Amino acid sequence: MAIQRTFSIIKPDATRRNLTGAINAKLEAAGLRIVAQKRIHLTKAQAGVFYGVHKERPFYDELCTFMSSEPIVVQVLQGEDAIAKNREVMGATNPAQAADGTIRKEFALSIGENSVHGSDGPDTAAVEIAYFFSGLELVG
Ligand code: RTP
Ligand code: MG
Repeated sequence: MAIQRTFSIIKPDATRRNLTGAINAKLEAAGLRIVAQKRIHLTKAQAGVFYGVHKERPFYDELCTFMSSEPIVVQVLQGEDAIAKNREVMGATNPAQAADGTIRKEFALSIGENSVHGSDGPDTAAVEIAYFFSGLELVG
């Protein structure tokens, strides 16, 4: 498998509880390298663009309100098979279904406030990275 980059967010429920370091430790232990990272506070409109694919879903408004409620940490992770590896260490969307040892099993509060986001494929990873980072900010 080739070296890939994926986009990751530490969500407001996790930054609020000072879990950035604990989550980063799990990402790094899984073999993912944090090659870019910054703390930002999205507007609801910016969150709406990011989650545009979910526009028709019933949770869209709640999700955009949540993601703009407090600061988040946006990251680019790099490593062997990084997209799938990150999804694996994140665990299932619903923490009640997440495997032991995953970030969501350990830290998520609910299906909505589930501590992390990770790109679901190479195309979305490229779009999501470009939405938040310039090429100069990616230091592999
Ligand atoms: P993500 O995109 O954040 O990495 O998570 P995911 O692929 O596991 O989940 P996805 O289906 O893409 O949903 C995006 C985010 O929307 C929130 N959500 N809320 N209330 C609900 O039923 C519900 N379902 C999804 C979660 O924050 C989820 O991560
Ligand atoms: Mg998703």
